[in-house]
Amino acid sequence: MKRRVFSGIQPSEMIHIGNYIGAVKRWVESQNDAEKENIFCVVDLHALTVPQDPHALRERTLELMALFLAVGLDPDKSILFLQSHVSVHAEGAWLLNCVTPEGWLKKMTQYKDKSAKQETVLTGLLDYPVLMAADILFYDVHEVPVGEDQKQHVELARNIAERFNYHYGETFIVPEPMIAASGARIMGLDDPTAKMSKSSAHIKGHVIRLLDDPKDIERTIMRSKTDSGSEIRFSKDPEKAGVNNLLTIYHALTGKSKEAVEQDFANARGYGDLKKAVAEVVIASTEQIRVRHRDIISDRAELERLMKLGADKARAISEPRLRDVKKKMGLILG
Ligand code: ATP
Ligand code: LTN
Repeated sequence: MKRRVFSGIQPSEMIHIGNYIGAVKRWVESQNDAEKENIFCVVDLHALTVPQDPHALRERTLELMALFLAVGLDPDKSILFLQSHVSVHAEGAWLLNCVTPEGWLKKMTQYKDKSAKQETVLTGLLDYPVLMAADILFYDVHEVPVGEDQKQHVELARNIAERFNYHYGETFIVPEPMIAASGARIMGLDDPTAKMSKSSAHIKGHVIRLLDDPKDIERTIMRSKTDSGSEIRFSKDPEKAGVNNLLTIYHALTGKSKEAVEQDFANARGYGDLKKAVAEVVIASTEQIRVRHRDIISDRAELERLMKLGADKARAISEPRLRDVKKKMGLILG
């Protein structure tokens, strides 16, 4: 039997090379693995957990769906859809809320970080991981490819599945987080001690967005923060975090081994050479995506047709599991 894979990404801000390397690029690889059945979702309900401008949210949602196609996700091979189009997610989250102790949610690192930055913390932000658990569990998913920062949320989904199975009988598959060995935590280019994050996209020089133009990409990388030394090698030394981050980006995008990457820079004259090479690789890897995205986004009717097709397929998988769960919890099916 094929292993089912599910992952999602929020339409908050345009995605950056951290999202691409840590998640989306791996989804394309998973799609081309004959042993996997893949489902990828634009999680627009998750985006509402922090205040959004409605018009901008709509635009970014379409942009992100178009980006799925531009990076090579194929609606004939993977199920691609919008979370809010399938009511199982919101309804399922409610049911899972009723088996999840609130203490589990208050302990989440992302909740603690994000809530500390908000004046008014919305209930949805606390509940975010339960909605994510519903995304995963109602699809009988085995594997969840995500970046390092989402590991804790997938573990919470595992705990919720186990708790439900214990109380109501074997129902949910307990999913596994699939974290890449390298590139699962790309750091900010302005500050290599902080994760590259959409929420920090407003900080100058922090992110490279997938659709940034080559001049901006080059400028951001040439100005990225590095130490005052000159040694170009992978390293866990916090001092060398900037160089390590640039090498990790190069490693992920070229697919070369770490040894081969270090060899490429054995004769470099300094960090300037490294930065130039990284900029070239990032520009080359994103060029096709930019061109394809421009075409895809201009055909809105086709995008809408594909979203509807994806949602129909998603419902066919998740609705039977929702009915099963409702029944087990003692609800009368309508
Ligand atoms: P925010 O920081 O505002 O929550 P984000 O940049 O983490 O946003 P998400 O939409 O939450 O973006 O993440 C989408 C996917 O990208 C997730 O699988 C996440 O783990 C992964 N990801 C996010 N940031 C990075 C990063 N810096 N390096 C590698 N993977 C990342
Ligand atoms: N919380 C995730 C996005 C997400 C997700 C999911 C990832 C929502 N639902 C289900 C994997 C599986 C994030 O990237 N911030």
